Amino acid sequence: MKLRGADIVARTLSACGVRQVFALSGNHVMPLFDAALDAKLRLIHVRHEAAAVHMADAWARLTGEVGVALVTGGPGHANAVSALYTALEAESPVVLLSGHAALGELGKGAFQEMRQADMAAPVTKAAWMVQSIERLAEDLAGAMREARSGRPGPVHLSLPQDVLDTVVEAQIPAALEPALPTLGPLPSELLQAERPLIIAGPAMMRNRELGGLAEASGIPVIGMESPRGVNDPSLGKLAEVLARADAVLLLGKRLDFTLRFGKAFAPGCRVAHAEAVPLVRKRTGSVSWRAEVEAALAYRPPEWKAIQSSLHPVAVCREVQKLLEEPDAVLVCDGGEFGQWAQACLSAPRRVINGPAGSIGSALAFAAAAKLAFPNAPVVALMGDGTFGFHLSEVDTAVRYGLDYVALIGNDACWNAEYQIALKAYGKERAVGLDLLPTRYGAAAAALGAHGEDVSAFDDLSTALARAANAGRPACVNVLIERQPAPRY
Ligand SMILES: Cc1ncc(C[n+]2csc(CCOP(=O)(O)OP(=O)(O)O)c2C)c(N)n1
Ligand SMILES: [Mg+2]
Repeated sequence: MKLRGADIVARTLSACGVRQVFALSGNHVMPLFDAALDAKLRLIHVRHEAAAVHMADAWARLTGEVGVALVTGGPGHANAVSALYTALEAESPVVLLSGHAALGELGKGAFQEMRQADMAAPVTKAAWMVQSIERLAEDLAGAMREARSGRPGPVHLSLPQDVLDTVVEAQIPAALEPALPTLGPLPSELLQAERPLIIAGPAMMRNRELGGLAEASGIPVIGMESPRGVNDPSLGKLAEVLARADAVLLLGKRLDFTLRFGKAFAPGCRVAHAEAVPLVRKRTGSVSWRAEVEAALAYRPPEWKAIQSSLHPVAVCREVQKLLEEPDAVLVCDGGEFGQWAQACLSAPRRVINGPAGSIGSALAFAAAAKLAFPNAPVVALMGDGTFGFHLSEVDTAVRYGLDYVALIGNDACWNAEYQIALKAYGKERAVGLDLLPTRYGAAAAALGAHGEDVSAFDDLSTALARAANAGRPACVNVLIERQPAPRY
């Protein structure tokens, strides 16, 4: 069959089960926009390349499929690269396809010529440029496979424009199965320990086999994906639990800053590593340890109950929880201080947070992808006011594609997370330059075609949220919250 390079790409993606691509147009990739039509690939055309990668990332985390982003060469690629770091740290299987200057023009100062693979290399599992039309299909199928193999993560492929335009005799390869780590036995020191723990890393937390592990082994399983590590606000008194453990299995999890490089554990604690959910025997030791761990993780300060009828984050989140009481609801939380309150106070059957990268700004893109993955599910995304500004224009993308999420902006007119650091380290007099304005982001979102609400009194909050949830289009509820440091237990 005679095919153009761009058609080989689009059809190979289709053969790999890809239904949609998160894209931003540009000269180099217009053949792919054309080819997507025949391959029945839906293009979600965003407003900034980083948002395309963030959407691919959330799609991958929520569906288990590879999320594919498509951007143009040079500056388009450069814009996309920053978001790869979030996907890398979250161990999310993403493939970034970037257009690239033509092979025939390399080294001559071609339009937007750039060493793109070198630029993506530090934030991907693998990054390379396709060297010839003959290698195109195989390289792409290989990139799709690599993203899901072993510890998943992002892969980048640069696609030279002349390769996309060349017509050759070609076969579309079948999808390749990812290489998965092999199962091992549960380390015996865990079965014999008094207070054993299994700690799962980000990708492992999404592994279906992890579900029954605590029950089957009798050992508490804790997922860690927060950039705040042992201070993960959704894990209560995690630090105390870690300090009491006498044997730990790190399952697809590094002994990194999130575990204070091992100092989160008591000195005598034995630490083992594994990359796959182990085959288990049931532990016979005391059952009270599991109950103790569960209670510690669920701990929230009892005095929070008294926080009522105010725009304190606790009271705001209590109202938001009402939107999440559905069996398929998706909760999206960004970073910053308000993001920590949201993670501490809210729960839903599915949750996507920024992850160990600790990068802010992805929440609107995550919410859009969640809505594409689960069109009938309520999707609620919470973020601070500084964070909302990063990808405010993605509200327009949500409007164009009819993605009716609810975005809640906890607006304290401040880059509060950094303000709190400055306050502690340098004192009130020197904690300056971190203020923002109490901007009416609801009105800004409304100008972009969304439903917008600006709330400055607690009594208006629940009706504003109800209107937002029933708006039938994307909704942004901007709430002028109290400026509070993140919760500490
Ligand atoms: C991409 C990126 N830039 C900067 C930071 C540093 N940072 C972390 S939280 C934060 C403040 C966020 O402000 P806002 O979204 O208003 O949330 P708040 O802390 O005020 O609740 C900043 C600047 C980061 N983590 N990621
Ligand atoms: Mg703020």
